[in-house]
Amino acid sequence: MNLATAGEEPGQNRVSTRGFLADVLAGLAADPKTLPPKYFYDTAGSELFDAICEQEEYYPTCTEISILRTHANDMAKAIGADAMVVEYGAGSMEKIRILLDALVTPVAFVPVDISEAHLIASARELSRFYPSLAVQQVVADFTKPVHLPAPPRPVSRCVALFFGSTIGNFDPDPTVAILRSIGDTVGPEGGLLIGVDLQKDEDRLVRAYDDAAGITADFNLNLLTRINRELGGDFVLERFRHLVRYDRDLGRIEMHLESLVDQSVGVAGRAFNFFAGETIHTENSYKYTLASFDDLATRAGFRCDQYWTDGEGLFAELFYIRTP
Ligand code: AVI
Repeated sequence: MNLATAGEEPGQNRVSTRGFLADVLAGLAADPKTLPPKYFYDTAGSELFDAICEQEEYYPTCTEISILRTHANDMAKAIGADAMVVEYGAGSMEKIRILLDALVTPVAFVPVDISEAHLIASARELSRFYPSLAVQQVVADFTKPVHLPAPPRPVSRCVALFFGSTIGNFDPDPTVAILRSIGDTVGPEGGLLIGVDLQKDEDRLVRAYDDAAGITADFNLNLLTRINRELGGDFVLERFRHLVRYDRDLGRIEMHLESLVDQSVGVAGRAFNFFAGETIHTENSYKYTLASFDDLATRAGFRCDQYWTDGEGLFAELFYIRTP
């Protein structure tokens, strides 16, 4: 077992309270108000996200898992033997196990995630099942360049895994920038296996982000709890509600926190006024067609090698190769 945490130096690959504060103050001062979704994932938020993935309405997780189960051997063949696999936004590392079981002599597994405690716990758990695999986790914000650890032996190629349609949480231009940066990390002829949520009927989409049990609502509101705890905010959660809408033109689900009353909220000594009905825009989740996603990946320097989808065409797993 090799459990090393890279990126520990201050300012390198870590979420700093200063950065969180700056982003929150800027977002609440903006018109319309906004907060970056990367801050959802503190320990409680990561646990809530895992619970979302178990909700019946949230089809992306079970659909992607069934695509991985059905096609793991073909994916492993596309990746090849002796690869270093780097999982962006690794979370609880359930999906990687399907692929690890099919991969031929992987050199190392590098899970990259912003939520440190969750990452370390999940990496440790994974290592129990794969005792001879080098698991080299990196606590990082993958929207910035990620410093990869040195592999324990030579690698045939580096392949990035980006499951769960996490890429859908970024606008198109940042998406191209992130894909390009992944391309720089894996290098020419490196690979990218990426899960993408596909466009579908609005009702199904909205239900996936507004589950009956209210887990996604708790996940969204937890952002305010985190601001209260870490930045000395005084949000009263009962004065906000979770709001979901689908923007058909932009092909994206939007999550907001809507103020139920006129109110003023303090964060780190600054006051922010809300009128009743005003929202904080907390997340976008883009839904693509195969062609519209391929357009972005091509702009980022990748060519599609193969892809796999489910019978209903809800979700796709695409394998790209970085062009020289
Ligand atoms: C992480 N990401 C892909 C999720 C999504 O579907 O956009 C985040 C999420 N937000 C609400 N539910 C799930």
